[in-house]
Amino acid sequence: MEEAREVRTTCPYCGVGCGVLAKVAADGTTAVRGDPDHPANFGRLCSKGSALAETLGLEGRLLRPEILGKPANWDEALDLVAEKFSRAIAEHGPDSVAFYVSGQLLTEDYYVANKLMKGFVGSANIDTNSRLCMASSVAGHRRAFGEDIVPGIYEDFECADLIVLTGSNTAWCHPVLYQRMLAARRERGTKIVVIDPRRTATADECDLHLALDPGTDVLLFNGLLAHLVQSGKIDADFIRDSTSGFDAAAALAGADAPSIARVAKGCGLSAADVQAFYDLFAETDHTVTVYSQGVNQSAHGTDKVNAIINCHLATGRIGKPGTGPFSVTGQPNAMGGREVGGLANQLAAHMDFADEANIDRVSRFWRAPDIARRGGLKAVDLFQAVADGRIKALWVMGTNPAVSMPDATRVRAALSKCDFVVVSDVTRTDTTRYADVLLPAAAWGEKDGTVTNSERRISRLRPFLPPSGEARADWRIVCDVAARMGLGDAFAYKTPAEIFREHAALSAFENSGARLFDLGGLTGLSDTDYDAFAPRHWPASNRHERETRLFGDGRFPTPDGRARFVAVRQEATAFNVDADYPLALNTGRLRDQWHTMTRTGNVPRLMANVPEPAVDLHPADAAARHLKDGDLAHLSTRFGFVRARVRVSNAQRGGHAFLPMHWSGQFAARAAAGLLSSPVTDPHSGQPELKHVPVRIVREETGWAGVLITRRDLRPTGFVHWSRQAVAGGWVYELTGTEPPDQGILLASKLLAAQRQDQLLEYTDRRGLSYRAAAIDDGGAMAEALLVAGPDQLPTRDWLVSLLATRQPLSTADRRALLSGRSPVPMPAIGRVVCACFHVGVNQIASAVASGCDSLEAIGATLRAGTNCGSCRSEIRAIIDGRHVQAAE
Ligand SMILES: Nc1nc2c(c(=O)[nH]1)N[C@H]1C(S)=C(S)[C@@H](COP(=O)(O)OP(=O)(O)OC[C@H]3O[C@@H](n4cnc5c(=O)[nH]c(N)nc54)[C@H](O)[C@@H]3O)O[C@H]1N2
Ligand SMILES: Nc1nc2c(c(=O)[nH]1)N[C@H]1C(S)=C(S)[C@@H](COP(=O)(O)OP(=O)(O)OC[C@H]3O[C@@H](n4cnc5c(=O)[nH]c(N)nc54)[C@H](O)[C@@H]3O)O[C@H]1N2
Ligand code: SF4
Ligand SMILES: [Mo]
Repeated sequence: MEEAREVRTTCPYCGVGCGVLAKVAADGTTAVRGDPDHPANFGRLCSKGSALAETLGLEGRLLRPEILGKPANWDEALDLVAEKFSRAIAEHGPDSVAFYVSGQLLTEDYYVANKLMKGFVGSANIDTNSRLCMASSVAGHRRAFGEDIVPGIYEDFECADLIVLTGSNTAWCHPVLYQRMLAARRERGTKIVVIDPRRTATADECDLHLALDPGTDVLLFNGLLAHLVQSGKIDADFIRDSTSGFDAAAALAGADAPSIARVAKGCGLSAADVQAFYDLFAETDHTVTVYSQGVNQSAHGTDKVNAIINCHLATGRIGKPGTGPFSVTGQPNAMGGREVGGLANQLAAHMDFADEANIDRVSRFWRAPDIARRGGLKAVDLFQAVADGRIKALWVMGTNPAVSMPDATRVRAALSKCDFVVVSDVTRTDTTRYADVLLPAAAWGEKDGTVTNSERRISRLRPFLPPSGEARADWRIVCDVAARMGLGDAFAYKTPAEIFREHAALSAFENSGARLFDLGGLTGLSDTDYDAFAPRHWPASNRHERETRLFGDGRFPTPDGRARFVAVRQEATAFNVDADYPLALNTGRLRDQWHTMTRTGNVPRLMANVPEPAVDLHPADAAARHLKDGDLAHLSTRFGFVRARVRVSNAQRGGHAFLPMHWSGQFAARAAAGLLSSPVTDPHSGQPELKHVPVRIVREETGWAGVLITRRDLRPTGFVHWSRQAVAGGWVYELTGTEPPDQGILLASKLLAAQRQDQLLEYTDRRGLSYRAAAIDDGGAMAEALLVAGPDQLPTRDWLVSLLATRQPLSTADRRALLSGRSPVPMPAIGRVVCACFHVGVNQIASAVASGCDSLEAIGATLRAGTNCGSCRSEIRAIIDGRHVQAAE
């Protein structure tokens, strides 16, 4: 048989942009591996990337369009979308419609969506989830450099002597980059400083961890600038020749942070740690500062960005190998979206609305006389306008705002009130519930186009599977609607290559070096060149081939060619806790999940590390609330409430809690962080303060607990709390209620599929307080099992869960054992899974440690844990060091 072909593509998750090789076998199964030739990852993949093949199933996929929940054909659906948008525009003007799009669209999708809204609808009401993600970095770059530019490249991590990671949990969120940093550390002794209020996995392997008070980054970096000035560690030549505004920035920094003692007090750090950081920074020429959402997602995120950039400008550490401020992007195409101008305040190709000449230029290029002439609504304001009824028709593409927007309750209300909502997605989500028209988009593996990663490197996503059902590429859906709105000529693209060429041509149009974003050298790509396109950086202009690092010549894309210092001061944090809401809630990511879990949540090995939504609390804060590990907590803020388990963790500072952003209504009753987060935004970037909100956390008194182990994919209703975990062969549902156990049994047993009585084994204890049931299928295998008992009294379930996967007919002993929940033969529980790649649990690691494995290498040699993607190494180290406070179950 012919050997299956390997297709070269790119990971659809984080902004590292790893190359992936996908191979489809004759039986239709796909295998993925890291592309050894891709310059972002050289063959490595993290836990999420390695599990990509497991996300390709059809379960849950949207396979055909729907109108008001009923299947429809494409023509009906597209006609309706075009008609509703056209009518709203005709009756209420262009600003009565909006698109809310995503950094997970490909550049080609993004380009046509932006062109349609800004060029031809004539409104700039297109904003993107990058507003929640990169907007403060964009605004900070534009203030400092005049253009949204990330100057550095990944190689800079390998030639730096100091890497400062601030507001970035790199080990979990950019794992392959983190592995590259650690390799450099081993080889050249690079020092790593981590600045994060939590002791994250990233902080586990660093030389200095500054657990600053959230929101005090400006003060810390102002103090650094003042220290650099005082100790004469500035680059006076660079400041004189290549920058402006130094004196004012230095003066304000000095006034804001007059002494190390003041900084230490203001940031909640020890003076010795602050001094150590400042000395290290001052002494190390090759320094890169990497930042992410702990910086961006703040009411003064843009100032944080500029406080960091100021320190790099003051030392001339920019544009040279091993130096620079480095904003790492979150989504696979966050950068591409910024290139096409997908933010409401940008126009296209790094041109904005501030300059009439830009508007005129883009208008001529697109032949779009009715082009938008001013910026549109940013995400939070956009949903407010939907709520107010100012937006009559909204199209959401590739994002799940009912979960990921702050104050999600208000966003949901807005969606349900809106006259007409279109959602393009690959699966059902909390947002698709509000769709009048639901459009099935082609998913990863089916899609064809380009993305740009954190280091400005453009890579191809290539299809290796046919579209599922009737799914279509996002760019094509947009063009089909445009054609039905009478705009066919401007959207007559037949292939993504055509769109890419036009995007490249626009970037080069009348661009004589004024904009660094220039793909002029790619405008002539043939279809074959596009297919064969090898990953490369931009700029890719006709003038300079293969530029990589930017600003090396000390020239910046500002009118006077100089970079700008921005004078910033530490503003009061907007999230002060009070007696009603006494803790500060931080939200963010887990190692193995991607955002709202629409793909990673279906993969058993990615669900194993953290199977349930849980809030991390410092031991003292937990004790003060009579909460122990595994208890159910009720979390409330001024915006809403959720329920989650408690994880007692001394990685958490006292007074602060951390809730993962991932759990939507598809995976738990009510645990979405967005329901708690505040819609307060940064005045410059419009980015919401997703990292901090005052919260009250109390114990939820529960009366019973249940677990349903089943092949069926359900969304239970009527329970105070439930969450579900994908396991091999099915799902595990954790159920909890405040009712007494007998009522809990009644409630939970309603979930059992209607079975013939002879197929249901049941047992209720004498007092009616605990219940066990198992359904046997016609082949004699267990189809599902339900256990209900008082809180903390459920038996272990590893064996029952394993029966789902095996589907073996049960022996008599098995049947008897089923009702006790225990295996007839002893089966040691592996405990919570730590290593997702090799499915190694905390109990296995703990017992290996107990029998003498005292290093990562020894654990790796014995259990293989930690030897593949490396994401779990810090957790293994914590177990070895006895720092693991979470009880092994
Ligand atoms: N596993 C995984 N990886 C991902 C994603 C995912 O969903 N899952 N999503 C991708 C996306 S879109 C993004 S944007 C990135 C985000 O990547 P990161 O920004 O690294 O991730 P977060 O967990 O959101 O937040 C980073 C850290 O900021 C810290 N922080 C909170 N407040 C402050 C503060 O005031 N100052 C400082 N200095 N730090 C603070 C938090 O404690 C947290 O550890 O990850 C990308 N990679
Ligand atoms: N509280 C809190 N909230 C946050 C954050 C936080 O740290 N804390 N982080 C914010 C950040 S940085 C980000 S980036 C956002 C992310 O938030 P979202 O963008 O809402 O999260 P995703 O789950 O990635 O949503 C992507 C959607 O697109 C669908 N999809 C996947 N591929 C395709 C495709 O090819 N085409 C189409 N049409 N759809 C597709 C997926 O099924 C999914 O429903 O969340 C933000 N919200
Ligand atoms: S590091 Fe990011 S791009 Fe690379 S495999 Fe992991 S999720 Fe994908
Ligand atoms: Mo993001």
